[in-house]
Amino acid sequence: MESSETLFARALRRIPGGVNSPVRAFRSVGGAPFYVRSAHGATLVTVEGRELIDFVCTWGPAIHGHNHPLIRKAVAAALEDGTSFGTPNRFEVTMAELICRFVPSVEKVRMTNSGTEATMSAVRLARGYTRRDKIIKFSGCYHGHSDSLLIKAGSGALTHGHPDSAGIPASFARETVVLPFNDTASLDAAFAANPGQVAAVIVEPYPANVGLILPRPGFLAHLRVSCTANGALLIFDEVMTGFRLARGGVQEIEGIVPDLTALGKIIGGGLPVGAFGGRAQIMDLVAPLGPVYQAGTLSGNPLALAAGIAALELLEESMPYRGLDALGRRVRDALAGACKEKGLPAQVPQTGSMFSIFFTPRAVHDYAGALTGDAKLFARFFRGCLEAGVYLPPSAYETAFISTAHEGAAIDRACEVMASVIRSL
Ligand code: KE4
Repeated sequence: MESSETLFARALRRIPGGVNSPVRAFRSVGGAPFYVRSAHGATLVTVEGRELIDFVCTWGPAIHGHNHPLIRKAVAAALEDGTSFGTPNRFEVTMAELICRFVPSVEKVRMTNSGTEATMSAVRLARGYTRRDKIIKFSGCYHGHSDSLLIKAGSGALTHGHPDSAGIPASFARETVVLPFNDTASLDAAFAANPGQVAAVIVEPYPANVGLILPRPGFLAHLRVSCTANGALLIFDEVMTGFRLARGGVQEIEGIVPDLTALGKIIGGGLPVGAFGGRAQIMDLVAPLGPVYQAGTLSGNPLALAAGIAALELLEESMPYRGLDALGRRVRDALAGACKEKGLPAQVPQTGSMFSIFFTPRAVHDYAGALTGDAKLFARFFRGCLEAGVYLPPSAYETAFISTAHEGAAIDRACEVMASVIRSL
């Protein structure tokens, strides 16, 4: 099989940056990306045959580990009947019922092909429902790459230094108000400065695209109260946290009921998917019922939904959340302990199966705080771990994911490696 090097050299000639998504390019951590031949459980196998313990989990979907036999079986069975029909199929009904059962605030749901489409459609629906134009988002939150939301965005946009992408008309960007996360005063001021104009507040309830940031007590509740008081909708972007941190996502953990929710990743079991949903009264404005248009050739694709249904049914059966949180705590303790031993200032936020590390003495509560982290030191940490067989997200502005397949040898080995790399920094 061709080496990662020759594959990447060929890719660079025909694909911008050689990758189909910028954060995979390793540009902020140095070196060139490796190519994966196969994946199973907590392991990636490169085209060179190297085995890596994977904490990217294809950016969230692989909560059951890679290539889970039940997901593979479900896709294979669906494949027997074809790949796409362009008509309704039975998987769409099961998936919609599962999502509504898992996430009670969702009374109706529309499938899309990505998280970007999900948040973009939710924003359009909020504007159509309220007949207002402005959207409030928070710096560092990443909601995919639609024009309204690529303003002070996190993830790859921040990683590569373009949190405000080129190509977005100023007239458009003006409709998006960007505030610091965890700052209730700026939220109140933004509503006061735009009376009757804010269609929605969209938020990653636990921002994870700038490293992991947890809300201060009461912040999410304040969002809820303020949106209701100002006639704006509250959109929870749970593309990443949905089904990962609890059956019902962060809204279940925090007891907050958003008006709309964006979903993705896990509900596709590793195949392309997204979804947006909420109260029927709002969702009934979506075409063909109402005037808010939204569509997709492959929305509700039978293979993607067969995979997603298998993933959700496995979650419902195994309810792995306590176990995943225990694994997360082990990683957090190993990292924080090694940093303390070394006298290296660091913050290691962790919730459930999500964690990140900021090399900074300051507690990180927002985008500005995240930027105080030493990204160069993170790059050295990343490379040291990779050399020792542990693959973390290739950016200081991402969050790592743990799967149920990490239990046992993988997590033991990974904690050892990460702690020893910290000690060597
Ligand atoms: P997609 O369009 O990439 O399916 O979803 C966009 C999206 C929306 N909302 C949240 C909270 C997200 O985290 C994402 C995408 N996450 C990034 C990883 N941080 C995807 C990785 C990538 O861009 O390659």
